[in-house]
This record gives sequence, structure tokens and C-alpha cells, in this order.
Amino acid sequence: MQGGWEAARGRRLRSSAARAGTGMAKNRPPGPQGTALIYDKDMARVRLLWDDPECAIEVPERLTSTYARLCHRGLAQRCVQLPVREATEEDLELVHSPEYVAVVKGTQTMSREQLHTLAQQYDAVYFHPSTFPCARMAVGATLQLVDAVVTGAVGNGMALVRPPGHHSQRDAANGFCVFNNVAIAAEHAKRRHGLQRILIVDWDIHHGQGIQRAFENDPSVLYFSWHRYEHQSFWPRLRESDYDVVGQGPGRGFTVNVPWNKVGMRNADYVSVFLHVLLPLAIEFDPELVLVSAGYDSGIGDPEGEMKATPECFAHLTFLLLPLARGRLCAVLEGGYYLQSLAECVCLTLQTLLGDPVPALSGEPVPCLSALESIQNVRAAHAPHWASLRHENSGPVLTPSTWQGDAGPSLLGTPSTGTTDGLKPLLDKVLSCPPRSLCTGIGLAVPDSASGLNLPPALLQEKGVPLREEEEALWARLDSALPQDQALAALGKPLALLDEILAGQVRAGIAVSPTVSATTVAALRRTLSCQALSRLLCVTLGDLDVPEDLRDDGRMLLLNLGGKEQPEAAPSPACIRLAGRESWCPWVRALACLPLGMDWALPGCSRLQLGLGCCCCPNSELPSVEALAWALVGRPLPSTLGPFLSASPEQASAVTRLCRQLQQDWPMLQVSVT
Ligand code: X5A
Ligand code: ZN
Repeated sequence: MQGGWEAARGRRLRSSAARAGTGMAKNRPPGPQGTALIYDKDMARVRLLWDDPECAIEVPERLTSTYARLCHRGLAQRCVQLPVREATEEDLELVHSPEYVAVVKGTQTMSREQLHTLAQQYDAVYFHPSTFPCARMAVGATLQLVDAVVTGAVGNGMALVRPPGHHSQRDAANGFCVFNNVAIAAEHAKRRHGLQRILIVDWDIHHGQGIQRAFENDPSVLYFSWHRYEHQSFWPRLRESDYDVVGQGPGRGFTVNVPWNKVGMRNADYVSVFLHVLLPLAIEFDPELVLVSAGYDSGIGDPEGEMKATPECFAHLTFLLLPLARGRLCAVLEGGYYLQSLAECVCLTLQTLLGDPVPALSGEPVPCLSALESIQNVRAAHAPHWASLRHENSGPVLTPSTWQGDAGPSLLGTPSTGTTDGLKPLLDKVLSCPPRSLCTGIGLAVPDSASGLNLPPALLQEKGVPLREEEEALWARLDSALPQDQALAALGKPLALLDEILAGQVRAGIAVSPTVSATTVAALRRTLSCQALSRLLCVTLGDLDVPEDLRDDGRMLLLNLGGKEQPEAAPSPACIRLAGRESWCPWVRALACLPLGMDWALPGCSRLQLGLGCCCCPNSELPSVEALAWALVGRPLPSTLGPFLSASPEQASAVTRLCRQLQQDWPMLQVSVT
């Protein structure tokens, strides 16, 4: 047993030495570290110089008050603050025509009347003598961010820019956008860094038709956008924003549109679309870089979006993207017009990029009918193009519902449409809740011989607790092969860790044990003996015999992957098994799309997608403890899931069948209205 992990450790040391040329530095995360923040107050110079109600919401305070809040929260200070630069005309011409660039350049010397006349040639646009330098700076800031992330100078980051970019096109300004910051960045990453797969996630509430048009033929850029659509009645009212528009020629399947046909969408609707539409495709696409068109007009209180997603939702959306592209994520500000909500949502995005734990999501974990219709439709439209959607041919919704409004329990009640006035007191309450301070300690229960590992500093090393009587008895029965003293230490340390987690002294931890299943059972028993605990998620790999009294406790959701087949056992919503172990990969992918691990109310959700508070590893997995430990303190996992390995038809139908069976009890598993 000892030989097992020593041998594995020898392998690790040899391979990392070969990689780095020298021994691995201790206490350094394996990948790039740090979060970049790019901001320059000069981008607050553009402002509307005439009366135009449509453009009046795009104000300089969007930037200044957001940055002030980041400083007030101490978040800006924790970032690597990179300087902006002005993009060159060559950069701009990666997406825009020289003629259009010349037109915008000409605005620097125009009078107010000339600016106004020019603006009228476009839809929802204003110009200012500072528009050209600011828009160049917005592109330059975005390129600085991409360069820093792609070269590994930082792990991820955010650019706070104005004017926004995603509506602007080769020859046109549109929807407050002048140059297409994110589209230029994607083209730059392709041409100048040689990247071959870039994912753009546009969570702004408007359709970024400018980005869509720039890449509609291009399979190297996967563009995902959700947007308020209301059956084409919402701005920019384009047919090309609907779910059945999927890209052209070689780019077919690489444009993904999720129309929102109702306002008032909530956290559950947003998370459902990520879990059932974006993530399966993104995992299959396996991007090298993720660019987020981060507009916050999709957040609660925004007068444009009229949606109800709360600020923590953006922490979850960000978190769900971090396992992609080794965490190489660049968020670039687009819209967002309700200043308080905007600032708060940006804080939660940046906080997540910095590796802080993700706060619990509020609201019922139930998607609304209109969201489900959109999910079903877009999945049907993309099934021909993506293996991960192909297995379930549920088809598009044939008769769209006439369902009006959402009847579900509401945080805020039904908004009076079109105005945020009535919402103001409630919004103030939602937005002024101070961020919950989560304890950040990470516990570590490993054999003393594990001291050679490269682990994050300040891990709390467990000393061990005395076993309770029944634990000793259990231990003696389950593992009589181990010397008694060693066995007690191996169980005593994990249980000490567990006690600290249950007491709220540490947030998460890793325990290494020579006999995982015995330790897991003892840990489950100890956890469930804690009366204050109301919900426990236990995810296990391989065979595990959980005693019946524990399984029937009612507070535990057990997810067992790759154990032995149990055909006789009736499926239970609280004990979910996916058997078979030919290959883990498809199971792990399936799991990534099962929202069961989503932690709706429990605090202290870890960075792991499985949401475990405590991971228990067998000794043979000791090298992966390093990666796990860094993940728990907020660094991205050192590798992605790798090239897509499609599930076998049997595996795929097992997952589909399981999801159908479980839908009644777990509404977040629904992918269709029927
Ligand atoms: C970037 C952005 C919105 C334009 C709305 C015009 N533009 N009615 O959010
Ligand atoms: Zn927008």
C-alpha cells in the first residue's frame, strides 16, 4: 500500500522535473496565477451631449461607480492591475473596415451638430469628441487582458471598458457600441497567438449580433448568446437571433442563440441554460480560451433586461466556466444600466475569478416553462451538430405555450413592467446585503509521509481525533488487515477534518485514507449524527456499501458512479447510481451536466464541480491531491477534461433514462416541456 503511492509520487516528481527543467517550486500553484483587472478612468470621458432617451442610460458612472465598489470591497487591490493601451488601427481592422475606422476617427474634431447627424445614421448610437480615443482604449484594454491570460502572465481577468462592443459591426456602430472589443480580441487570439478554439459567452441581455456576424462562418469561434427576444419584438428585433440560427457553411453549429421569450427570468433559468445548453457544447468544443461578453443588463433591476437574476448568479455562471480552457477566462464589460446591480454583479464576477467561494444561490431551483421551451428548442436545433445532444431526440416545441408570466414563488413579486421604481426598496435590500463572509480554511488529513507534496501554504494539518466507540468497532470490522495504530490515525485525521467542517471552522478539506470506503462510511455516520445538518451530498466513485439506515436518513443525496450494476434496486431520488466503469470520462462529463451537485442553499460550496465539502482519496491517488488542494483554494485545475470522448450509446441512454426518472424530484434536470 505504502509502495503504491510512493511509486506514484516518484513518477510525478520525475515528470514535473522533466517539464520544468528543475525541481518544482514548493507552495506555488501549478498553473498561472493572479487575476488581472484593467480599468482606466479616461474611458469615463464619453457621454451623451444631446437629448436621446434611448441612449441616456449609457453613462460614465457605469464605469466609475463600478470601479469604486470594487475598491471599496477590497477586490481591486487583490488584482494585478494592468495598464490599458490604445489599440492600433491595424487591431481595429481585424474586424472593422478601414473606411468605418476612418469615419469614427473623424469624430474627434466634429461639432456637436455633426456628431449628432452622424449618430443618426446608426441604430441607438451617440458620438462624443472622446469616442475614438475611448473606443480604441476599450479595444486596447481587452487586448492587454487577452495577451496577459494567453501568455500565462495571469490566470484570468476582467476589463472594465466603455464604450461596449458586441453590437458593432464591420461597417457600423450599433446599440452604444463603436468597436467590437470581444470580436477583435478573438480574432487577435487566433491570428497573433495561433489559438484554434475560442469560446465566446455573451451573457449580456441583448443579442451580440456584431459578434455573431463576425464569426458565423468560422468553426474556430463558438459564439453563445442568450438574449431577451420576446418572439422578435425586443431590440434589435432580428430574425437572426432565434434558436434555429446556428451558423453557416463550416461554421454551422458554432453559433448558439438562446432567446428569452419572457421577462423575469431567474437564477434557475440562467443556470439551467448553462447546464443543459452551454456546458455540454463547451465541454465538447474544448476551448483554449474563454471570452465573456459580460453585460449585466441581464441582472436584477436593469431597465433594459427586466430579468431577475441576482448578483450571486454571476458568481455561479463564472464558476461554471472556470473548468474550461484551464481557467483561461477574460471577462469584458458590455451593458448594464442599473448602477447598483451592475457594480454588485461585477464584484461577484471578479470575486469568483479571484478564487473566492461561490455564495449560495437564492430562489427556487426550478426553471420556468418559457425557459424550458427555449432550452428544448435550442437543444433540438443543435442536436445535428453536437454529439452530447444527439442522443435525446426530443425535437423542438411544436406548440409554444400561451403561458403568461411566471407563477412560481417570487423574491420580489411581479414587477411592474418597464420601470424599476416599484422595485426600488426591495432591490436596495437585495443589493445591500453584505457579502457573506465564508471561512476560508482548507483542512488536510494526510499520512505524515505525504510531506513531499506541493500544496498551498496555510493548509490546516489535521492532528486526529479519538474515535468514538462505534467507529472503532466499525474500523476493526472493516479493516482488520491494517495495524491498529495506523488505522486509527488514518481514520482519526479525516474525522478531525470533518468535525472542523461541521463546526464551520474550515470550509473544505481533503482526506487521504488507505481504505476510502470504510472512512467514507464512518464520515457519513458522524456527519449525519450532527442534528444541525439539513442536507448532505455524497458523491462516490466505485463500489460503496452505504448501510441502509444511513441511506434512508432523508437528509442525504447519494450519487454513486461506476459501482456495480444493481438492476433490482428501484431508482430512488436520493440514491442515484450510474454503473459501469469501462471509461470514467463520459460519466464525469454526464455528471458535469447533472445539476444535482448544485449547491442551492448550503454554504461553503467548494471549487470542485461536484460541490464536495470534503474529499476523501485513496492513498494511490496522492499525486492528484495536489491538484485537488489547489482547486480548493481557488486555482484552476491544471488540465481540462481533454479531447471530447463521446459516451457509448448505452452510457448515453442510461444517463437519459436516469434524468427522466429523476425529473419529478429534481426539476433542474428538465430539458423539455413535456
Ligand atoms: C451594449 C448594450 C444596448 C442597446 C439598447 C438599445 N447595448 N435600445 O447593452
Ligand atoms: Zn446589453
